[in-house]
Amino acid sequence: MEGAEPGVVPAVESTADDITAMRIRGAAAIADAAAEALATQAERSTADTPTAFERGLHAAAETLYETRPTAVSLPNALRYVLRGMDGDTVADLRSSTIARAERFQRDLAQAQDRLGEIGAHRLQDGDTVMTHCHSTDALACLEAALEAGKELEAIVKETRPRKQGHITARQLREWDVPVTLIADNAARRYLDRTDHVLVGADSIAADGSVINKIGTSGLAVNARERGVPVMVAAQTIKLHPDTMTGHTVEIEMRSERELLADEERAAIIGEDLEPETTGDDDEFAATDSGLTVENPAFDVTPPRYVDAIVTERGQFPPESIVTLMRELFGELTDDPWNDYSSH
Ligand code: RI2
Repeated sequence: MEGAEPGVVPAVESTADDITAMRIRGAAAIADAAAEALATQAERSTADTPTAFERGLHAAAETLYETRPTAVSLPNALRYVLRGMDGDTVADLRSSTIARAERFQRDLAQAQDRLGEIGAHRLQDGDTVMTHCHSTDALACLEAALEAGKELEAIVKETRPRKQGHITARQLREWDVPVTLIADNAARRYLDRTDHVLVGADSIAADGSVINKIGTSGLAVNARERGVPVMVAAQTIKLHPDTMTGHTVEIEMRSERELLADEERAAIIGEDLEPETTGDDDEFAATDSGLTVENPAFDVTPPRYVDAIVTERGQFPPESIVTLMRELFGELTDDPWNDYSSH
């Protein structure tokens, strides 16, 4: 019997909305939420045939995949969970998918702990660390060093446009770390009293390039000029398998309004605020004002500015990360949700 396609359950749509709006953000948190959402889809699916069940799961994965393009932890998580979906009955498919998602979430948390222990070895008692954005992988290194009894200080870049450095500052203050919060453009001045730059990653390319929050590359270039080592904390789920076959990583462009409020824009172009420019649309209405606002969320730091990539499998010079990538991913980089994609 041909029935209606079992749809994507509302909880998956809501997780996808939260990722798009960055209520859920950070590459590891996005992967964790995506795995959880697939488990929820499996749990709540009303499909009565294995094919319909699988279609629902693939549709859910596609919905999640389309939220944000840069952090590879998202497709890596989706692929991992979907590959674990196994069985000839709906009941078996359901239980195997849920078990696989749970395993993914458990492994993710363990990998971050292990990475933290490895990264902490690079930090000495009394060191000052400069951070950019908010990375749970980077913070895991600091937490492990603190737990080992080392005293640390932090210089925290506020990280425009969304000021995610504030989240880092709050966490470090909870751990009692002395924090100096600085504007992004003050970073070079403060590198003189910095022992390590420590950042996370959204994706790592096969050549060792690090894709992370916009501003990372400028910081890394300045750090190299000042002789300050740059350490990238990134679980292996941040390794981007498609880059082994020549693909590049898409850099997400976000809303202009994260940079410029309607009133600020009106003031720049010397116009009264038009009622139609205050709507919910992501972009300002096209005008011939001559003002263009661009808001890339990430940039690419070439491997020559990175001293070490710290993963749960050890620390690597960026140029050798491809070896680990081949070992972990082989050549398998299919997107299973595309099998059922309508476009
Ligand atoms: P963890 C964030 O991106 C930042 O760029 C951060 O460095 C990276 O994810 C990794 O975060 P966004 O989602 O996985 O805030 O280390 O745009 O938590």
